[in-house]
Amino acid sequence: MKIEQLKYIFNQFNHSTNFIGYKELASGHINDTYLIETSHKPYLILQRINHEVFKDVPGLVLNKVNISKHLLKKLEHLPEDELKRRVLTFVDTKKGDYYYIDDSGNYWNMMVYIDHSVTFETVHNEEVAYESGKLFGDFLNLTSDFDASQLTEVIPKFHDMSFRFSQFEEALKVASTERLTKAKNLIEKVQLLKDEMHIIQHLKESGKIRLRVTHNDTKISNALFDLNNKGLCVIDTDTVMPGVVHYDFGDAIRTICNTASEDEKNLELINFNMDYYKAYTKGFLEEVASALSPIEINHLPLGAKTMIFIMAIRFLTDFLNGDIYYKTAYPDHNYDRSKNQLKLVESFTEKFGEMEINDVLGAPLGIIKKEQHL
Ligand code: GN1
Ligand code: MG
Repeated sequence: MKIEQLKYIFNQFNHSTNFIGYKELASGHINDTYLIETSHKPYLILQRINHEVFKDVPGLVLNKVNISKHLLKKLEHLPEDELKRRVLTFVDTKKGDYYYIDDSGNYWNMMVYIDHSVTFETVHNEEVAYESGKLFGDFLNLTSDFDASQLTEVIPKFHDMSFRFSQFEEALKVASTERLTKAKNLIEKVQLLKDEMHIIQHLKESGKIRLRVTHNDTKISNALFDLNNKGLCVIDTDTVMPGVVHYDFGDAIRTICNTASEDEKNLELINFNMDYYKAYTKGFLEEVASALSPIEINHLPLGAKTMIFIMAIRFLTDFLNGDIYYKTAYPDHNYDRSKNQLKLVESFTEKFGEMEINDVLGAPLGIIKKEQHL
């Protein structure tokens, strides 16, 4: 991206500051994100939303602006300074839209950078695991009265397991012999788990688990913390859509309880951390248990396994397709990511017996629910 182009796009938005410099924030796999250093604080974030992946960018932007508005209302009792650190603020364009389309047809949006904050790619202590549970639980709790049917489904069937399996099966038909041979072992592992990995979806389809507003990309790097490791705000709300609680509970566990990052190639370093699982689950349920039904709660551990698995099958599918979806840094990147996630599924499965919710909390859930109202 040329600096002049970025500066031009920056100036299409409604702010009263000047472009000084920029830094690319490269952790996302889909969009391009830039931190813009400005002459007056706060700094701003400029983001190109990948419209090949997100087909309805105006709908996506409306989703996240509306969710922020809802959160602002729910938290209006907070002092203004704190509110600005707890809820994402989007900046409109000089024309009054929340996105700008450049000459090449790229979509851009802008938000205010929250200063004195950090994100993590992996977790190194229980406090962060607990705080992220609280943050993601709080997000679900605060949005539990938002009518999910008002949201655009920005990627239809995003966490739908049958859809992900059908994409995988299509990829098996078109993959090169070389890639099929390399991935043989991973393909077999994925196929063996097919039935179990559909359980959450069947509960959703039968209406036994309700649809609610979910974030759908609750990896730890999408949680913002202050400099004392206290949770501030959930970021990257691009994928906010109707979903089930297991999506958010599980996708967070996927990164929080992995002793390595999702890109780690050395399988020996990848293990499931039970202490972080307990801390995260406690924080999560303290915030949201009162909005959940027993069947939702009882299936949380399976939800975690399902979400680790769904990333394994998606990375594998992209590898078989020749790396057309995720950004990759080297030829086997998606293969390595899938192998990583499948190792995590294995390590998770070995500990599955210790994950029953009441055991994890060390107290019946009723007590945790009551504590929330004290
Ligand atoms: C993608 O682009 P990013 O990093 O926010 C993906 C998520 C995956 C994640 C894995 C729209 O998110 O579903 O969990 O990579 N987002 C989309 O790191 O596919
Ligand atoms: Mg994302």
